[in-house]
Amino acid sequence: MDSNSSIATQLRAGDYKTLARCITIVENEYDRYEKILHELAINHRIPIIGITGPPGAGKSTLLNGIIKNLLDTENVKIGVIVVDPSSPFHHGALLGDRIRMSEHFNHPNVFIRSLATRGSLGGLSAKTIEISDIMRASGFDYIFIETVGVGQSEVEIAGLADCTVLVLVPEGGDEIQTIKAGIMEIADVFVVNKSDRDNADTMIKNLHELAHASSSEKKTNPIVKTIATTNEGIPELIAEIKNCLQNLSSEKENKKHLLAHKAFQLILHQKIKTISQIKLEQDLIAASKKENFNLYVFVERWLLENK
Ligand SMILES: Nc1nc2c(ncn2[C@@H]2O[C@H](COP(=O)(O)OP(=O)(O)O)[C@@H](O)[C@H]2O)c(=O)[nH]1
Ligand SMILES: [Mg+2]
Repeated sequence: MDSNSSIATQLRAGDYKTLARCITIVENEYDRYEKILHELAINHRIPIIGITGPPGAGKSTLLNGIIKNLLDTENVKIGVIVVDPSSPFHHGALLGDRIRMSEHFNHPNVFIRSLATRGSLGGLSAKTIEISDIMRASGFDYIFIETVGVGQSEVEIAGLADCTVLVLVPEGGDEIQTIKAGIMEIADVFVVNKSDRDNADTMIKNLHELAHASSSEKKTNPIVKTIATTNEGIPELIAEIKNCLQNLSSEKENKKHLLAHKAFQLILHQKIKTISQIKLEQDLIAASKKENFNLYVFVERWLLENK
């Protein structure tokens, strides 16, 4: 990477080394990371597909099957972002997702990157948006983002992705009852993975019922039955993802909404960035020692003094 001016060109040419370095710079907000973002030649037509669901549901195994199938049937370039705070992947250990997708690690048409960003408020979302845009400036045909579905992250990924796939397992039947409302809204495609296990059909039946109950329109989202370990249902899942992406291109309103959501996340991140948690804590400790300490007064004053 010689100079910033050639970064966009190098990315577009599919230079993975530049891509990896750009991601590292942006992820850690190293010097001039904003310049990289400003100069990106982003292709907004490259679809982002979110794969979310509880840990262990089989997201990485499914993604591995999807990648394999796409590589076998089409001449495509695929970018993958894995956001999993529970994954040992980030510490360089050859475990979990890495093993599941390892057969593709050295494939010239596949770039896999894990994201360690967690902890800072709004960090996950803003960084994932930025890094997926770096990928959209790098000549991929598809970008997949795997995230562990732990409440908020499912909703965040839905705001970022053009198509959100929610992976569930037969045993999760009771879970669904409690989180049904949110889940029904964010998922474009449902997957019941581990269908080699008991209760898969019961799970599908329950999902159908919930989908009908919560949908005001006639059309309900597709439910795909898969066994990721044997690649069963993968072609059907890919077909549904493509179908979802096709429908999306006609839904301009939805796109506008996604863009607004992205802008909001980025603004939020910029605003929060100026807050020093260390200073806040020090000031708070000092202020709270006073007799008439009031947290609300403190916050208002602190914000004024630390603009
Ligand atoms: N029986 C069965 N096991 C599966 C299936 N899909 C994945 N697994 C296993 O479930 C475990 C977790 O899979 P993984 O892809 O890492 O899940 P993730 O945490 O959602 O990414 C692994 O041991 C997989 O081999 C399936 O369809 N059937
Ligand atoms: Mg995984």
